[in-house]
Amino acid sequence: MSFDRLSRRQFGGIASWVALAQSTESAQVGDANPSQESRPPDWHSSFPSDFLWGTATSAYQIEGAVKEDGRGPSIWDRYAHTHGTISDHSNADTATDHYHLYREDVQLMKALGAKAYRFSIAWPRVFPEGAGTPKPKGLDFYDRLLDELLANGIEPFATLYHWDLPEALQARFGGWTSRDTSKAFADYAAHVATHLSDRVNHFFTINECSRHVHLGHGEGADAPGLKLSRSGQNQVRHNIALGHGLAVQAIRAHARAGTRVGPAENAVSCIPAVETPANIRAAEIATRELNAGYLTLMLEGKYTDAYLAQAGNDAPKYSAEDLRIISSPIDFVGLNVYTPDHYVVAADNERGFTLAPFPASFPHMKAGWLRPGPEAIYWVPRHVAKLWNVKSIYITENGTSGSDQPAADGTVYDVDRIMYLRNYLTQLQRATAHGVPVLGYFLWGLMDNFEWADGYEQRFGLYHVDFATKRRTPS
Ligand code: GCO
Repeated sequence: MSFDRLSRRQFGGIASWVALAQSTESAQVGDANPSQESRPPDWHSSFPSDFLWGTATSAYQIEGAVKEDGRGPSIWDRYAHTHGTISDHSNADTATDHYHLYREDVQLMKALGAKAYRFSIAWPRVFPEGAGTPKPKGLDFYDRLLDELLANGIEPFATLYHWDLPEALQARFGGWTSRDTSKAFADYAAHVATHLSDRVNHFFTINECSRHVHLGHGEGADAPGLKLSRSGQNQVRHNIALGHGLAVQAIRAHARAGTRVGPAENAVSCIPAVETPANIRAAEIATRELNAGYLTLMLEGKYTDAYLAQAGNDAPKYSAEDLRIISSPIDFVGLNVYTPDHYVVAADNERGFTLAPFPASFPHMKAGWLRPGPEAIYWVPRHVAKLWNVKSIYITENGTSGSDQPAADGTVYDVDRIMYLRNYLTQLQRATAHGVPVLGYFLWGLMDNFEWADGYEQRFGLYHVDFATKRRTPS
């Protein structure tokens, strides 16, 4: 496959990203003193010398080959083929054809200087019916991918579940409305850990529980396209968290000793509107409460009093054993950070905080939901580390879709994406300089891909993809 390296798009976008990352690595760092919280971010600062730079993708969004080697249908196959669900009426049947082009794609990562790659494993390839007998060829693709990554000095980080639930489980059990799916997830995790932990040392259990519940089971805007009641959503939220905990236990029991595991969550981001001590404390309180059904539950092993009071009779049904499983100790927390969900102000009310409304004039990137607020990538990991004494954090996703419009000279300069990344990476460096234990960063995404209900209309890739020819071009 040929790369159109310098025709319509210059290496500019890529080189800028890499140069940006390296400049913050190589420039002389001042004697960053984490205790000097008032210290302004020094643009000459650097990231830790062992900081890990990578890119991220997910199976359904890039692989294609949806019927190859015995893969069963997922809820996203069904949903994307349901009329009216995808903005451009597309689907990911072929996507970027990564399933066949993975060797070339590993070379794209290498060209970036990336040292790590976060991808997801398609449960329906391994267990086409979701449970029962695993497909012998189900892991063959991932075997090949892992060998190619390691041969090119790129460390694999594998997500077990990035929303592509086997459709058979949705049909048979009602998907995550049933604890049987949580148990099936643990069996799948055990199988994958047994066969891949010789080369995968870091597993993420579930990507973005919160979006999967809210959009997939509340708004009906993601697969499986359900609009459940509050109690139904609360029970799905609980069952997914239970699946996380059971998978952690399965990995502990079946993976090679020393294998590390944690979630990859888009924590509700609560940013102090002005960085006063009172607002910072209020943002911490808001972080704990607004993530009560996910990170707070996983890291504390209980629902907050406010969550249960607010849920009332709609609270999930659960046991003390569930809470023990859900809060199985983890080795790190993955955080997908894109945008400030809330600017928080301290308030003399029952909650202790007020969420400031966003004015219509607040800017957004090409994706309407993506309001740029780079300080989010400073405060979200800082809150998580402080609230729950988390010692290892990865930024498992950060990025933006770009204008992707060629200038008069035919070049796509991508200055919106470069602006976004430069500002977020500056704030991330501030976090590491202040002692926040962020060990690495995975840019979303390696290449343009199927952006869920936005189809191919939102392009997040560092590499542009021509979906007709599958040509990858540095953007
Ligand atoms: C998410 C998903 C990714 C998206 C990316 C851009 O965070 O929603 O993990 O699959 O494609 O975030 O929206």
